[in-house]
Amino acid sequence: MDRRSLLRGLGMAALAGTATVAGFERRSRAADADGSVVDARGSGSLRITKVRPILTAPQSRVRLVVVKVETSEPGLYGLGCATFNQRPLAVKTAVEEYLDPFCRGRNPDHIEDLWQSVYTSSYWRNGPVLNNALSGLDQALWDIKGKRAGMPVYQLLGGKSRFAVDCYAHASGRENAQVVESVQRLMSEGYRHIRIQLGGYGSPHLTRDGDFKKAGFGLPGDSVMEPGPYLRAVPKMFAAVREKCGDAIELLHDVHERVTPIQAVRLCKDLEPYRPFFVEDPFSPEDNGWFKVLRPQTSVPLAMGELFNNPHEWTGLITERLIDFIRVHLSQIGGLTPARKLAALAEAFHVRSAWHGPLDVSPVGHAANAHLDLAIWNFGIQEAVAFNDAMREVFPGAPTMKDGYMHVNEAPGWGVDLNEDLAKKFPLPEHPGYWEPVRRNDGTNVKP
Ligand code: GCO
Ligand code: MG
Repeated sequence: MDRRSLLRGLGMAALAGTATVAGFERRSRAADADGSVVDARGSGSLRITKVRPILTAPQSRVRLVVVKVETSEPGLYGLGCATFNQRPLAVKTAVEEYLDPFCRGRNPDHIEDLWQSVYTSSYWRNGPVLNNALSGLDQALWDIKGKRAGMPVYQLLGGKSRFAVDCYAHASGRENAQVVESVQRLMSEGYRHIRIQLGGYGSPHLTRDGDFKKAGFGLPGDSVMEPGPYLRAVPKMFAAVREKCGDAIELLHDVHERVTPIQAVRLCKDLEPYRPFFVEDPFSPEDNGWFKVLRPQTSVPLAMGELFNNPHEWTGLITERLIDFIRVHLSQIGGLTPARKLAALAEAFHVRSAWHGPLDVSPVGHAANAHLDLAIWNFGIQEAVAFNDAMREVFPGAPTMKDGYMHVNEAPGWGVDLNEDLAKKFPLPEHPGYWEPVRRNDGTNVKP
């Protein structure tokens, strides 16, 4: 049956139907002819020609890994964040030895299919390193898709749900007075949400002198953390900031899984009077089961998940309404493709997003966070990052901050490029990136 008789058979007005179909065909052919966009029936001739990692450290010795996907169309490439600061060379190997040969010759248009194909190609899956590499590929494919469509990625996700991305900044200090000062400075810069910490995670009392060292246990670089001083100090810090900075400012805190689960339960209850916006990572991912103990005891909003890799880690927490903010690190779960599905799952249970946005995410990764933040309805808050000049030069188009809001630009794709010549001027530090242990006074290892 030819198309005309098919349309007649469907009872459609032949003229209007033909005009619509013909109009579609005209657009398709025009696009075919320019050699970049292909028709709705599927694949054109565009192919992936190379997938390669670019490693650079323009800021604070943080080891960034960005994946560049090159295509058969001259000048058309995409960038994706694959950063894993503690194991950058393992990600580099995964990209060079496995992703590149696997992806060459495949069609970059088929993002979902490529994601699933790479994901299952290792049989064992859902771990860091391979997920980071997969994220680099995935985000690069979305970048390419945006460039082919002539649109920023947030448009491909449905367009804006908000004009910009509301962010929280980090305040910290050794003493409460310094934390207060730091909060006041950030408030004057326009931030409405501020995370407060007494120095490093688990401080005060994160020192280099522990009983174990005197006894010759461990190494000189190991640090010492006892939970008691931390647990007593944090509520006092909240009290001091509330007293000096008022009720309107939203305060956040990252426990960073440094105490035992029952101590974290106590801490959340102690913080309740100060109305935190959220308390983050009260437990390790290994202790996910403790959310069922914590939830009935406090109305403090809970944020969890920057360490998650496997959907099993978040699905139950969301569907059983045990957390309020999902905080995954996009490149640890495999990129934008799984993150937008996760966002949709979370929306059904009124869990909001708070994607992980520390310095060890490249500007491409921060752009991916922000594009998703702009598009989804259940956006919660975004962790802000302050790029130095070197980072902005290596990554032209990186997101910008104004009055506590993050903005992306309107260029197609992520809107972020990578100056490779400049990136080479910031090689990775010699130290491979692993963390030295944090220990209790007796030498017991503390997570993380
Ligand atoms: C955060 C974090 C980070 C992580 C870091 C690990 O909430 O921003 O917990 O600071 O510790 O990204 O490499
Ligand atoms: Mg954290």
